[in-house]
Amino acid sequence: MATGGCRRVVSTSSQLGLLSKMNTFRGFVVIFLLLGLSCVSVVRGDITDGNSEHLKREHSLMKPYQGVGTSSSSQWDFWGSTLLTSQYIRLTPDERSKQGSIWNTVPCFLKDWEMHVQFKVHGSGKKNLHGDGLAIWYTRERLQPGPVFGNQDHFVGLAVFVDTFRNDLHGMDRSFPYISAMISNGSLPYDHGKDGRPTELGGCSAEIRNKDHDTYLAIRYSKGRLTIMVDIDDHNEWKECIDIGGVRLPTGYYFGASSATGDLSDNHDIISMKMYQLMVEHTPEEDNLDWTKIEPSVSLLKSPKDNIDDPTGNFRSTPLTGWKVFLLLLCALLGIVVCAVVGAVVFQKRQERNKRFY
Ligand SMILES: [Ca+2]
Repeated sequence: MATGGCRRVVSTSSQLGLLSKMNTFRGFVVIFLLLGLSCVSVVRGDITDGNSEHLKREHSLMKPYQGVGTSSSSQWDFWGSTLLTSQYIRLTPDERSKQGSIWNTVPCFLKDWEMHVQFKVHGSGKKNLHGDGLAIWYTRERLQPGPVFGNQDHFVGLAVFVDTFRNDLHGMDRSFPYISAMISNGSLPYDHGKDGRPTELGGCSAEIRNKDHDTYLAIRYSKGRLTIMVDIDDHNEWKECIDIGGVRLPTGYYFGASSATGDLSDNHDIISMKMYQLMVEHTPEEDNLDWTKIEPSVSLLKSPKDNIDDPTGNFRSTPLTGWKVFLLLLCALLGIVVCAVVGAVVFQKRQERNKRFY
């Protein structure tokens, strides 16, 4: 993703430094190979970053947010406690019981995309005394206030939650803030009391609050794969948070961001939302599909609801059952027997050969 391209180029040039110790001809060959590789890396990196032609302005929100919410041609609407300045969009102030959201007015018809969100969550509340977080949306409906981080429950589409407050005191195996993703066709409720765990597709803990440096989140959807990355340590590099396949999302939905405070509060600021089109080829069959008719879904081995019983949150890996353990042990035993037999045969042959020589 964005900064990955730069890192790849840096590592290539440090490899070039080693070449002075090699002979000239081999050096040239290796230089050509490395240059070729670095070109490929740069091109791959440019797909999403630093290449303005892939930035989709109609789905992006950038400083100084000219015309946002005020003109009739505005591509973004805002609601509730949302406050616009020239430097940030504050979804909620650091005050109790506030809700705010901002929504793209233009439906997105890109099949493969990557959304980069720069955000800032900060406030005077001490550790664990702040809330509730924010959510990034790609949904069928827009501007529908409700109880899920300021947006409606039973939504249709994708939600990425940056949950800063632990509601579920039984879920002590994970630390907060916690980032998670949920996909719903409208049938699933979001369980606030359990911090959305029954319906989450995956997630990671992320110390995003009260940082002096910029904090970013990237959501990539391409070829049925949903990847969520964070850049929150000021190292200018993405770290993977969620990566799952078998995801189906339609085109024609809306991007948005929302936030809510309750008894505890924080400032929840969006600095920018930048949408990049990913240049991905599809088969003619895929292209002929009506992508607006796709129902949001995830094909899982187990339903997300089973996730609640698994304290690791990793519902895709099933524990080893009795017969699997037995099979593994049997394989190990067979392996040992085969090794012993082969070893014995080799040893015997050597003995015979030694006898012939001496
Ligand atoms: Ca929560």
